[in-house]
Amino acid sequence: MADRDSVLEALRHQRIELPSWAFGNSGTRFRVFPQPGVPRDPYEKVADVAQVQRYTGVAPSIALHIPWDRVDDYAGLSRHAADNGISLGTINSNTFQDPDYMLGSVCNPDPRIRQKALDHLLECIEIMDATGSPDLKLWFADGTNYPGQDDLRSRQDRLAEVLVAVCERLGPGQRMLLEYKLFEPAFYSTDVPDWGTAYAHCLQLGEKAKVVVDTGHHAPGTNIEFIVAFLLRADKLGGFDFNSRFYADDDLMVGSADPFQLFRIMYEVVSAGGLEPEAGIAFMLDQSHNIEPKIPAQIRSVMNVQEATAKALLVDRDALRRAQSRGDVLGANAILMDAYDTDVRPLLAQLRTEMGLDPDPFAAYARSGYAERIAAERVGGTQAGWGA
Ligand code: LRH
Ligand code: MN
Repeated sequence: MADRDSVLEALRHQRIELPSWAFGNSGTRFRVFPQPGVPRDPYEKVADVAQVQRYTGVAPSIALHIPWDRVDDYAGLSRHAADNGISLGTINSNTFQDPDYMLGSVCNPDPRIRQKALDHLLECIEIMDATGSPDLKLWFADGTNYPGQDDLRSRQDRLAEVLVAVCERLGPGQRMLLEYKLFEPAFYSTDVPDWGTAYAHCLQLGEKAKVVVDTGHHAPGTNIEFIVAFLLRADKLGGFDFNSRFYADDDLMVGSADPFQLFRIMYEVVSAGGLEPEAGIAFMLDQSHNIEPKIPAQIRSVMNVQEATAKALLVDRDALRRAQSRGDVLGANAILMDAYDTDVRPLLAQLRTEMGLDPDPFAAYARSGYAERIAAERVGGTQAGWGA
């Protein structure tokens, strides 16, 4: 088994970025159920992320989504974040809500609309310059609903043209993270549907372009850890959008639907040195808390990633290598399962105590009274949401 101190050291330096939109109201086409205390602006979203950081110690940054988090003074928002002990992280573009994007944004047949989409992406890079964010995350809803609706190859040409322009605009230390998704909102073809398409575009674009693996964006039965291992080997894994699902892009709490899958993914990350800061992997949550209280759900999600990571770090990799090389199928599987079946909650409680935190972040937050306070204070104004 790996030694306890090195496991604790790795866990102490883990960093998980939280999505601003997880703190706003969210739902499905059937209903968005508003919740008391939901933030009304990015400043209040920052304050809520700071709560998760306060109790977990490993979530010191917030991913922003433009225009949902557009403000007049990004330097001011950065200062507010710093005052709350967190930083402004990944900038997410949004070319999926404007009425002009009904038939697509960067892949739209109309060059005027493609230019409009590119202008938005360039605005997002301006915002990165203002916030000091290193990463621009691009997810395109672009696709078609019926065969023949548009030319699949031409749409790839249009996409490639815009991505080249984005990469050319990126400054030193800035990256473009391309996210793929099998389907939804398009139901026949999606222009970036899978890891292969994203990887191929990023290969052509060069070192500034990497792939994001959103764990909810695959066909059922997909071996996601294989994709992770492949992209790590090719040095093309830029980050994760962690969540979990039972059926489609359910955006549920990471690890809640399939904790074993999350463990297998984190095992590939750990094995490739992907937890090291210099690996440059952005570990982000991308979730929607449609019926559950949002801050506790984010705390639970961070704890789920920590548990999967701790188990992955505990794998006796030397013994596993030996079993694998002698073709000991059951022996090798048993070594991996031994780590997975280890209860790491006492280890994580020790970690938090050593970090000066309450060993149970979830209970500590519940005792804090913050939920009651924001429900009482955040009255009036417009609660944040997806604005769809
Ligand atoms: C698309 C997606 C993407 C975000 C959005 C909030 O499904 O995963 O990462 O822009 O959710
Ligand atoms: Mn995502």
